[in-house]
Amino acid sequence: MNKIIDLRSDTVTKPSAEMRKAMYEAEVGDDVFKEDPTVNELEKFAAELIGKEAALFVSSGVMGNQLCLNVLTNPGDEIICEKNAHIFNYESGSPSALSGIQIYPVEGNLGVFTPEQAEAAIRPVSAYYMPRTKVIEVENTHNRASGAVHPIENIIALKNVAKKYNLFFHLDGARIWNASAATGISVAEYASHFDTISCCLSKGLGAPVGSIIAGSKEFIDKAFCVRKAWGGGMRQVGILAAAGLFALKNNRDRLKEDHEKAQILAQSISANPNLKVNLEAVQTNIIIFEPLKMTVEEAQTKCKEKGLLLSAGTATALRAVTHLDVSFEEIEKAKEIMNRVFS
Ligand code: TLP
Repeated sequence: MNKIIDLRSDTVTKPSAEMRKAMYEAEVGDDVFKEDPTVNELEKFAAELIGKEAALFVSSGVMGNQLCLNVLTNPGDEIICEKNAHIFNYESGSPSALSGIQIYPVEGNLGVFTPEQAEAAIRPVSAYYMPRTKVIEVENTHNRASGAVHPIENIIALKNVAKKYNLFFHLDGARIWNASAATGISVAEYASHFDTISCCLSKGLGAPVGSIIAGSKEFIDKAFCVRKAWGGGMRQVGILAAAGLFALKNNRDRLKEDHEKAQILAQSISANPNLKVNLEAVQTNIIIFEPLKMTVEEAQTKCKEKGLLLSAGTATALRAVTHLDVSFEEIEKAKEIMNRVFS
């Protein structure tokens, strides 16, 4: 039987034999007492790589973003982000549920909003009856914008707005590794413009679980307490941290390969008159595309019958994500399946 080609997300990867060996051999201790040597090593390694004073291993990307937002805000505060941002669309309403804060979404282009838009969205400090703007948030790469990279010049311009108004600047860098692989700009350079960053180990890097948040020591100390309050204090979690450490050390350079695979697939999608894709947006490992002659659900079902799994990118679009568990050969197979289904 042919293997199912799973392009629903880069989260579907399974730990490799070498990664499992690192997990098996990991030294562990009680991380709630900060006594897990492998977690401590991962946090130190990640902080250095990201170029921040301190880092914290957390269970997921959602937890990472939400911990950052919680520590940076007080109930009643507001956060400016792009309308298609993950924190606004895919985190179960947790800014309001967990932190009592609200989102001010700004309409962007490929996930990018301008400094002028950010400035216009900031509430006047004198208006005591309005929410207080506290954070500007950026997502890089941008999931719903087909993995588009946020240009560094715009990041710097947004940072300057944040600084001018004394706001925090947070990066949802779930896939910052992909942005860095695509542009050659280091993760530390990206992170240097932000107060706080959350980045995933369990997406393109291939770890089974976990994210890292990074920022100042003071910020991480506060996040450590909130993580415990939210039930995220884990014990001998070095077994999972070992996978993250392995991923950070071994799987960053190969992300370019995933981007090549996405290009190959996107070109084929673009050549199909029954599919619509914005090739300009496909800059990393995500392809958002529209089936023109059937619904997203019908398209998913038909592809699945032929051994190809796709996710829904939006209500009208499909999403294919390339990753380390899908080969170039399987990408060719995926192209064939799509051309049969969308003929
Ligand atoms: N994204 C998932 C789904 O939630 C859509 C995926 O399959 O891509 N920030 C960004 C930009 C993300 O894409 C995701 C996950 C997260 C945060 C949350 O990460 P997890 O799933 O680890 O909580």
